Amino acid sequence: MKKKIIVILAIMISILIFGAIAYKAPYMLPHEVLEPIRFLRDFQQEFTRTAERNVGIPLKAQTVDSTFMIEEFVTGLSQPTTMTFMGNDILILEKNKGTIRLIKNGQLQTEPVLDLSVSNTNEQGLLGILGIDSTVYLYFTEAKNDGDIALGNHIYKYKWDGSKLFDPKLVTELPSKSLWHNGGILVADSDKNVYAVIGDQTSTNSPLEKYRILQNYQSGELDDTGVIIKVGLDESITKPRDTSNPMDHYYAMGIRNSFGLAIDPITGHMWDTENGPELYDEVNLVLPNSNSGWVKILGPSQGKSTDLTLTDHFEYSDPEFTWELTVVPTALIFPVSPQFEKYNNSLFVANCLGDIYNFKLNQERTAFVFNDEHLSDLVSNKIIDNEDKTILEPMTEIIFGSNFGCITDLKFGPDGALYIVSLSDNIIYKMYKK
Ligand SMILES: [Ca+2]
Ligand SMILES: [Ca+2]
Ligand SMILES: [Ca+2]
Repeated sequence: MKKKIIVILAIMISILIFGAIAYKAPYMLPHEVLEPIRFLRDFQQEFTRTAERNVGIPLKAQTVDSTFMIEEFVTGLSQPTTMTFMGNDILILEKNKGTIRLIKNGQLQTEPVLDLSVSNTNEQGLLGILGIDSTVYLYFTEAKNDGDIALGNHIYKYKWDGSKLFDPKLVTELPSKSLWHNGGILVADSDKNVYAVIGDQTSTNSPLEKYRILQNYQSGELDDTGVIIKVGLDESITKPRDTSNPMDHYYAMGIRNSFGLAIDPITGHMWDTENGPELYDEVNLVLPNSNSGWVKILGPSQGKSTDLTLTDHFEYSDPEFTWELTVVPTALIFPVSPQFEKYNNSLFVANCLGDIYNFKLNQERTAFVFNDEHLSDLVSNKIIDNEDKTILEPMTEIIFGSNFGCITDLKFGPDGALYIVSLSDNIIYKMYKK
């Protein structure tokens, strides 16, 4: 009897230990074990989504503007993250497989144009792509084999000839110390300067987590985390943190985590979205050498006296908009296409809950303007509803689209249509004028 109890206890403890490793440090487990776990997780997620659809929860992608059509432009992708137009063709990334797929004449080609090896747990994987002329930048959590421990968040420059990516050159080696906050978005200004964002490379909001100087702690090294980096500023330097002046390579600091960068084609200003912990998500105008304040300031500073670092070089500024509860903002884009003429003075911001917001810009395009008094304080505050639930102030004024799943990219095509990448739906939606 005693023996039996010991055996049962031993089994239970092993399951607990195994579960803890699988959750906290999956790279410690062999491939053969991880693959079925991942399959089960993805299957369960897909099942839940299908079940939600079947019970009639309105999940069909939609927009409040009835002059637009929405179609499922490309389906059958595997966790797509970001895309780039190469002429009329599209290159799109699959996060966990590390594959780059080509869409030609609206058709997803069967064979990937490139298959990279990536760490792919949580926010790691094949994350960012940016095409400039015949050059393609790729940002990914590099590994020896798919699912292995990360070697780093690396940015490579490839050449593109219309059917293959070749001649890779390693441009930037960012660290990968965490399964979370790996950033990955790439953007270029009109002078073809390239920027990438990386999060703070921590995993939780635990006070035990060790933050460093770029997270506004007074100690720690400049370790290329929580920054927008100037990619290839000096192509002989792949690791700014190993040089005597890493700050020269940082466009901005104090960023917790981000899935969105955009350059305003009219003003040339950079904007980003930033993700707070369970509260204080932000949209920011990001001027050169700015400090977003993490971990000392979340959302607007409200005049709080703080103790920020590197103040000789970086200047703090408040977000242009804040959600007091998280909505997981991701991609953002300036709709300057003629089809979207009505929105030419707006900024579209997507999130991972399926929404696209339409933020109207002021005349200088440096801030937002609102009619709704709830939003004109630049914060969607949390309020208590009739059922005693904590919710956000109504955002009717800024909702443009909904039910797109977890949106990870927004791009305008040469045809003027808006392309919406949904990581959770495995779809690229296309929105265009009727
Ligand atoms: Ca792969
Ligand atoms: Ca901030
Ligand atoms: Ca408010």
